[in-house]
Amino acid sequence: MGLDVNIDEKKVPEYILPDPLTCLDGTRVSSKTLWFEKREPEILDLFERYIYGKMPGKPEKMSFEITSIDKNALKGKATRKEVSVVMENSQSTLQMEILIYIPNFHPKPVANFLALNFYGNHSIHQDPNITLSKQWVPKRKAYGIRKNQATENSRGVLSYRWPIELIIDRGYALSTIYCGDLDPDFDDGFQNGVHPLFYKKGQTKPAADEWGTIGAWAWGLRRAMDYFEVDNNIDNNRVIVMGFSRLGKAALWAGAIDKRFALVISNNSGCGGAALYRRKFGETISHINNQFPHWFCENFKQFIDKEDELPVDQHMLISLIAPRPVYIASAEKDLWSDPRGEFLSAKYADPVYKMLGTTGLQVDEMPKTHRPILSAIGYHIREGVHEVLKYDWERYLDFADYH
Ligand code: GTR
Repeated sequence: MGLDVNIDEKKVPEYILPDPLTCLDGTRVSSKTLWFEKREPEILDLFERYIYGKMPGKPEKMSFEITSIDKNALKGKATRKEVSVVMENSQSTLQMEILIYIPNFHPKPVANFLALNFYGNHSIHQDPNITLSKQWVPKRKAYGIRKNQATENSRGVLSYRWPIELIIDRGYALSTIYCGDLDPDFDDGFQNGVHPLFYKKGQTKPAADEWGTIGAWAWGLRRAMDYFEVDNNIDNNRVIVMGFSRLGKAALWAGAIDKRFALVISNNSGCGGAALYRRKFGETISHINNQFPHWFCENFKQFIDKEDELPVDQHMLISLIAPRPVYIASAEKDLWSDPRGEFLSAKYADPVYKMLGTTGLQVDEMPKTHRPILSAIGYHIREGVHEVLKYDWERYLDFADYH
C-alpha cells in the first residue's frame, strides 16, 4: 500500500483494552438487564459520538417501487428484481436502487444476504437487463468506467466477488445496493449523497458528532431493511448484513446499531471495522483519517495517534451485535487490515456473548488458515489477499445454515 505502517508483530505496543463489561462509572455488568439497560446504550453512544457519528432516522417520506422483474433469471433458478427506494425530506430527494435475487425453488419467505457494492449493481453480474448505474463511480479503466460513469463494459466486472448461483442454490436471497447511491466515496464536504437531506436550516456539513460516509452507507442498509419488512418473499427475521473492506465497516456499524439484522458478516473490514486500533498494526486511525477524511465523524480525528485515549476499541463494536451471530473473516496477506487484530476483536467480545448466554467464540487462540470457527462468533482466516472470494461466501453460507 506504499504507506509506512507497522506489519511486524514484535512491534505491536503493549495496550490495555477498555472492558466491555465495566461501565464508565465503574459498575461491573453481570446481568443481561444491566447490559441492555446501561452498558450497551453507553457503548453505542460512544461509537456514535467519537467514531461513526450519529445518523438520522427515516426520512419524512419514503416509497418503494419495483422497477423491473424477471422471474426467469439465472436460467430459471431465481427471480431478479430491482426496487427503487425514493426518500424525501423538505430539502431534497435521494434515490437508492436495490437489486434482489430470490431463489425460485425454495420455500418463501427466504433468508437474505444484504451487501453494498463498490461499483454499481450492474457490476455484480453480466445480465444486460440490470439497470446500469448513472451515479458517479470511481475511475477505473479496467472496469469500463469513463469520466466517472459506468458503461456497457462495466457489466459484471466484479462478478467474481458475487457467487450468486451458489447463494441461490443454497436457498438464500441476495440483495445489493451501490454504496454511491447513498454517498459517493470522495471528500466533497458532504454536498452530494444523503447528508444534505438532513441539514438543519443554515447547516452545510455534518456537526463533529454527526455521520460521515460510513454512517451514510450503514443508514442505507437500514433503509433497505425497511423495504424487506414489506417484501413477502423475504424473511425479515433472517436478514444477514455483509460487507467487504470499507463496506464491511459499514455492515458492522449497521448491524451494531440496528437489531433487525439477524446476523452480521465482516469480510476483511480492517481499521474502523473489526480490527483493534490499539495494536497499531497495518492501517491506523491516522492513516485512515488522512486518506479518507470523509468516512468517520469529525470527532474521530481527535484520536489520531491517541488510540489509548479512546473510550472504546473495536471489540466493543462486535459486542454491540451480541447476542446475534457475527462472523469475522480475515485473509493472510491482508496485513493492512490486521488479521490478528480482527481475530482479537472477536476474542475480546466473547465475554459479552457468553454473559448473554451464547456459545461466544469457541477458541482462545487464532485458528490456522482454512480452519473456520462456527460458534455464536464465527471466524476464519484464508490464504490470499484483501478480497471476497468463493471460499469466504461458502463459509458465510455454512455459518448462516448453522444458525
Ligand atoms: C483501503 C483502506 C481500507 C479499506 C480498503 C477497501 O484503501 O485503507 O481501510 O477500506 O481501502 O475498502 O478496499
